[in-house]
Amino acid sequence: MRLDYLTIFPDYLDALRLSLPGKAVEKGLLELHVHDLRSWTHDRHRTVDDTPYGGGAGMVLKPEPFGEALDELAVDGATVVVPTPAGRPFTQPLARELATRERLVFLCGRYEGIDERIIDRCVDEEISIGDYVLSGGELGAMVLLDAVTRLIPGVLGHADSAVEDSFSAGWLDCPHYTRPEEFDGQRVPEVLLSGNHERIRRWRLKQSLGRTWQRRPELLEDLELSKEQQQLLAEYIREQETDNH
Ligand code: 9D3
Repeated sequence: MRLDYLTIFPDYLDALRLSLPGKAVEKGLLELHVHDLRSWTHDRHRTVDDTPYGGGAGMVLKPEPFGEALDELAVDGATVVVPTPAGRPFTQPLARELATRERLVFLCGRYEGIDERIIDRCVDEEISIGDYVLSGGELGAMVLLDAVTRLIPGVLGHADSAVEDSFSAGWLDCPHYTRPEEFDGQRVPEVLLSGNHERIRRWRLKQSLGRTWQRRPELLEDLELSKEQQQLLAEYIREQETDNH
C-alpha cells in the first residue's frame, strides 16, 4: 500500500514515523510519502491560500497547488481522501474498505477549507473523524491513516490481532487486569484467577456485552446476538438491576 499526504505542515506527520504506521514502513508493508503543498506554488511567497469569494472571515486553500500536486500523485487509480468535519462519519467498516485500496492520497485542509472545485473534480471520499472541531485536517488524516494501516496484513503482531478487537466484533472491549492481585484495596475479579478458561471466556463476553448495553446501547441494535450472548447480557442486566435496589 502507498499513502501520500499533502499538507502545509509536513513536520506534523513526523509523529507517524514513531508509531504503528512507521513500523509498517520499516517492514516494507507500507510506503508513506509526506509532501509540502507549497512545493506546488510558483510565486515568491509560496502562497497556498486566498480570501473567500462572497466575503466572510478566514481563508480558503487555493485550487492550483492541489491540482498540480494531484496531477503528479493521483495516478494509477489512487483514492483521494479529504478529512473534513462535513464528511462521511469514519467507522471501522470504512477503515476496512480503505484498507483494500492500493494507493490513498490525503489532502489536509487548513483555515476554512479547500476550494470546492478540487473536491468536485479530484476527491473520492470526504471523511469526518467525529463531531467536534479540530483546527485542521492533519490530525484527521493521521487518525484515518492509523486505523487503515493496522489492517494491512502483517502490520500487527499475533498478540494484537485486529480480528479479536473491540469494534471488529461490533461491541466494546471487556476490562483488563494485570499484577498485583490487590491494588489499593481493590481485588482482581476472582474468575480471572481461576484458571478456568471457559468461565473466563464467558465472563469477558458478558462484560463486553454489558458495557456495550450501558455505554453504547445503539451498537447493540445492529447486532444479531447468539443464544449464549443473549443469555449473558440478560444476566448482566439482571445483576445490574439487583445492584440498584
Ligand atoms: C471555522 C470553520 N468551521 C465553520 C463551522 C468549519 C471548519 C472547517 C475546518 C471546522 C474545522 C475545520 C478543520 N477540521 C478538519 O479539517 C477536520 C475535522 C474536524 O474538525 N472534525 C472532525 N473530523 C475532521 S477531519 C478534518
